[in-house]
Amino acid sequence: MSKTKKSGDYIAIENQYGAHNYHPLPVVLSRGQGASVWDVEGKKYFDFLSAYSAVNQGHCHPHIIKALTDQAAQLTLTSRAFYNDQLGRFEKFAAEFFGFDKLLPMNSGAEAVETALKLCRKWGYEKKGVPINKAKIVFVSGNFHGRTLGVISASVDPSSTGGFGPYMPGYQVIPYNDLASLGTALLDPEVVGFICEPIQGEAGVIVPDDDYIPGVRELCSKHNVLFIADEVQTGIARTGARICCDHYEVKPDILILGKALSGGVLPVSAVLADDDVMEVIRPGEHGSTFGGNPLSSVVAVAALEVIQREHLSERAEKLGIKFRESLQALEENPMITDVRGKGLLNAIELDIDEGSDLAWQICLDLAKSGLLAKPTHGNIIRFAPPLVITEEELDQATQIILKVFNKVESMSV
Ligand code: IF1
Repeated sequence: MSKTKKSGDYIAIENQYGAHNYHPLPVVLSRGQGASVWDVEGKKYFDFLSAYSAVNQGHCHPHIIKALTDQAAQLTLTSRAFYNDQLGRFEKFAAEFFGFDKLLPMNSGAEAVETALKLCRKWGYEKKGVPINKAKIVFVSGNFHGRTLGVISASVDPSSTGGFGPYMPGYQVIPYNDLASLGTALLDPEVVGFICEPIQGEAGVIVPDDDYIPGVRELCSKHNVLFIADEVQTGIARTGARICCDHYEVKPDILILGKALSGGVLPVSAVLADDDVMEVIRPGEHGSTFGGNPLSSVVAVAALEVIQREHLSERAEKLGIKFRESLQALEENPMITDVRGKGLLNAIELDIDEGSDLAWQICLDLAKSGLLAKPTHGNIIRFAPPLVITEEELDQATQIILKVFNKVESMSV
């Protein structure tokens, strides 16, 4: 009689046949609904990672799943060699939702970042008059924009760049949250773009000063440089607004979206810009096999409808304030240096040595207690539940976090 597989069996199979490009927590998930997931032994967890903010609408949201299953039986992929009856509806819906003239559909976040960088360079040559192959794009330290060669070339994180050289030319990296260094960098007439995350996710939920994003907007406009906002992680209601830039009433020249654009159902990403930028890309100059397919178009519209109909931006704002207030007590704990975030993108920073595995141990303890979270950069634990989490679930989850962190001092010895 076949033995029912346990977590260890699934882990062993992946260990043998899968590339070892991740070090997951030893939890094997098999079901998700709303803010909860279940492992193969039937244990329930609050999901406080949300697949890195891809599942803002909650796991398997019924409106999104229905859109997926109805379309999946109708037409999934045509390639862009032909039109399909769903892409225009997605482009219009999303362009109006985010306030831009046009949308270029892609699949992964990294592809959308690469698309934005190509678009920016081409705009630089055709509209700013930068000499061909001289365009420069300014990035910030601590950036994370994906794993492609064109994107890791701007990273300062050895785990992202090590062993993958040589790197893309034409990039400059300046400190994050530093308007003086940006002002200096933009004096170079060959700079065509500045890209940053309005909150740095992977770097550890780094929230810049309130005047930073407005300052970026002002400096980029002053120097005729495109401001590219990577909102793959911060966008789509996660930080308590439609996009994080909305908190500052700033409109980027190029907006990059991904992850929750599909509610975590399948890969959908997009680049949005107004006509004066988007028109530099002409037929045959950019695209992808799956970009703009009818299935992902239908899913993306449904995912955005959920954001609207369930007021998830307002929800994230309100519940985020409540969450951070309830964790304030932790700041008395000498092991905890900061509790920070915006909306429901939050993090706890620990005062531990870089090499310490305390954050990992805490995440293992959180998992045992029914809550999934993961450290970033060793000493920071990100907390980002689906935005559909109820107040009661948030209270229960907060109690788990407080219980585990109140043991931290003893765990640290
Ligand atoms: C992994 C990190 C988060 C992103 C921003 C573009 C992309 C991402 C701001 C690329 C992707 C993912 C990648 C995933 C884990 C996760 C992550 F830890 F890697 F850095 F969220 F912080 N811009 N982030 O956050 O989008 O191509 O992945 O669709 O690589 O392990 P993608």
